[in-house]
Amino acid sequence: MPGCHDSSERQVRSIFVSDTHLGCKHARADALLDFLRNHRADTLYLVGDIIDGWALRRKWHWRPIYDAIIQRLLEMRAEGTRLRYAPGNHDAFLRQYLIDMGVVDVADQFIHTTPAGQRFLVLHGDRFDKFEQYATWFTMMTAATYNVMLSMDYWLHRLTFRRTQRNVVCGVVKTKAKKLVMHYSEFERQLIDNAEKHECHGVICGHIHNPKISELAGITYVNTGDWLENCTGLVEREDGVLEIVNADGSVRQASQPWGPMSVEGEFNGDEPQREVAEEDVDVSEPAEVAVA
Ligand SMILES: [Mn+2]
Repeated sequence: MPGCHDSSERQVRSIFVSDTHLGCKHARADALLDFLRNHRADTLYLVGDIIDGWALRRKWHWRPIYDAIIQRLLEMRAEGTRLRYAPGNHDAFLRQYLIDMGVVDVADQFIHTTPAGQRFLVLHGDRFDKFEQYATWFTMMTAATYNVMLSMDYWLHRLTFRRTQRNVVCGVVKTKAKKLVMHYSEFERQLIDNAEKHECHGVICGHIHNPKISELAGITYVNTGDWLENCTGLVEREDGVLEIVNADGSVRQASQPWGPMSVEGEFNGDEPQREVAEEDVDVSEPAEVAVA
């Protein structure tokens, strides 16, 4: 009910969700809606691929529950949540429409500042996926294969009377496909480098559907996951700790509590949040392409 606060709702500082792929037949919209209804936040970041224009172009597949999700977002906004949208590759087509609508702040990337003053670059991440950049046909093909894998998982789950995990096939393929793993690590490294260039302490992204909090060379890498396979979102607690949360509210992984800034004067925590213009983004020349 709009305006009614359920005591089970969890108040957090920020929520980050990406890769919900509404419009794709495998979108776990029910789980996403539960997640959004169970949280209240000062800021909600929509970190790209929220609506799947590629899937909708193939076949229009708009379910009533998608309207309920949009309704929930508007309700959160009415309750004071700031909505920030960084489009991804599947919803780039919405960009101008979203700007015209004026309901959400739209930018390629945002700077999010934690209570302790750490700066996080928030972006979808597709610009650092070499195949996305240089061989769209390949990613289209991968998307089709991925859809088949998701279908196999769906039927396996049904045929075993829901005794198996939802994403067995996807999980096996992803851990066995060495080149895919190399592709992941290359993606993570590119995002970490980019965060460093923007003098950020970390990066929060999506795109590769692999929820994770890790650290490399003092830079924190966070991937929010997705709502096709993993059904995870990222929440920032009031104390600034970041948690990857499952649809049922359980915590899958949490960051360390942030200490005070290690180098004095390195960062002014009072600096206002600012958006980074597209020109600031330096997508460095690809080295070796990891996926064949
Ligand atoms: Mn993407």
